[in-house]
Amino acid sequence: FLSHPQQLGVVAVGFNGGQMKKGVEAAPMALIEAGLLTQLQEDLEYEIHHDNTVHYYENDIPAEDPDHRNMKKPRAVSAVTERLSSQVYNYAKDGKFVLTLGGDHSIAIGTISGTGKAIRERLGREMAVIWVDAHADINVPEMSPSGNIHGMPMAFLTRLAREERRDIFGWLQDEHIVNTNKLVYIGLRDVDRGEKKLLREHGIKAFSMHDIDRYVIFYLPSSGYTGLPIMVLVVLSRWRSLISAMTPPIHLSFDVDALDPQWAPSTGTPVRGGLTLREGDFICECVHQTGNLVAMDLVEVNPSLESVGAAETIRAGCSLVRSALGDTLL
Ligand code: HAR
Ligand code: MN
Ligand code: MN
Ligand code: MN
Repeated sequence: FLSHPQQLGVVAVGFNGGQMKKGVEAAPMALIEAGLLTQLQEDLEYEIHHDNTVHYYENDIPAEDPDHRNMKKPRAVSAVTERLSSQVYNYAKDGKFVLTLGGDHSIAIGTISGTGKAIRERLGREMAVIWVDAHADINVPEMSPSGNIHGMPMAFLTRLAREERRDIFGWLQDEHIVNTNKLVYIGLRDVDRGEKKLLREHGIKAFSMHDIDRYVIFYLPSSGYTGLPIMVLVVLSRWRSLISAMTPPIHLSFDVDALDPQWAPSTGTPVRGGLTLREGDFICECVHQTGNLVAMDLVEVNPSLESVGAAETIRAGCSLVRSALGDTLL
C-alpha cells in the first residue's frame, strides 16, 4: 500500500441529517460538476470507480426519528452511515483509495469505520485518523450543546460514546473503532468545554491554530525562512513520531470549515481565524507525501450558504482533494 494508489473508489454522499441547515447535500454534485473527478482522472491519472450516483439514501431514512440521548435524527444518521460504511469498505478491502464527498461531517462515522475495518483485515494494522477541522466533533451526546450528530462522530468512532441500540450506532463493532492514540487534530479553534476535557483526559493530540501560529514564530528565527511550509512540516513531523515509528495507514477527514471563511465561506458553521487555502493544500500535500494515505473525506461544503462565496468554496474543496491525491508533486 506504500505505492501510489492508482485505483480510486468514489462515494458521493448527499446527506445533511447530521445538522440542521439544508444545502450541504448538494455539495457532491457541485464538486463533480466543477470537474473534480475529471481532473483526478485526466491530470492525476487515477482509474476512477464510481457508480455515477449521488446517494441520498432516501430508502434508509426512517419516517419516525425522535431524539434519543439528546441526539437529533439518530436513526437516520445511523442508517445512512451504516450503509456508507459498507460502501467504503467494499472499495478499501480491494486496496482502492476511497474518496468520499459529503455531506455533513456525521458521515465520517460511515467512512472511517469502513476503512478502519478494511485496513485491519488487509494489513492487520490500526489506522490513524487526521481530522482537519475548526471543530473537534467529539461530543458525547449528553454533552453536545446542539444535539447535532456532526459534532459527535469521533466520540462514536473512538467509543468515548457508546450506544447499544443497533439502529442508533449499535452496529459499530470493534473492527470499526479508532484508538484515541491514532487520532490527531489540525486546525481546531472552536472546541466545546466538554470536548476539551476529553482531549486532555485521553491525551488526544491536537494542533490548534494557536499551535500552528506558535510553531511558525518559534521556528522562523532559526530557519530564516518566512513561508508556511516550515511550520506545517514541523506539525506533521512531530505528529508522525508521536503515533509510531512505523507510520500507519492514514484516513484524512477534511472539514472545509478548517479553512478560514475568507477562502471557504459557504459552510454551515464558519469560524474566523482559520487556515489559508495554501496551508490547507500544504497539509494535504504533506499527508499525500507520507505515502500512507488510504482514504479522504471532504465534508461540510454548503453551496447554498453565502451564495457569493459558493463557487470559491467549491474550488477550494477541489484543490484540497487534488492536493491530497498528489497534485503539484512531480
Ligand atoms: N461543537 C458544536 C456542536 O457539537 C459545533 C459543531 C459544528 N460542527 C461542524 N463540525 N461543523 O465540524 O454542536
Ligand atoms: Mn456513489
Ligand atoms: Mn467537522
Ligand atoms: Mn467543523
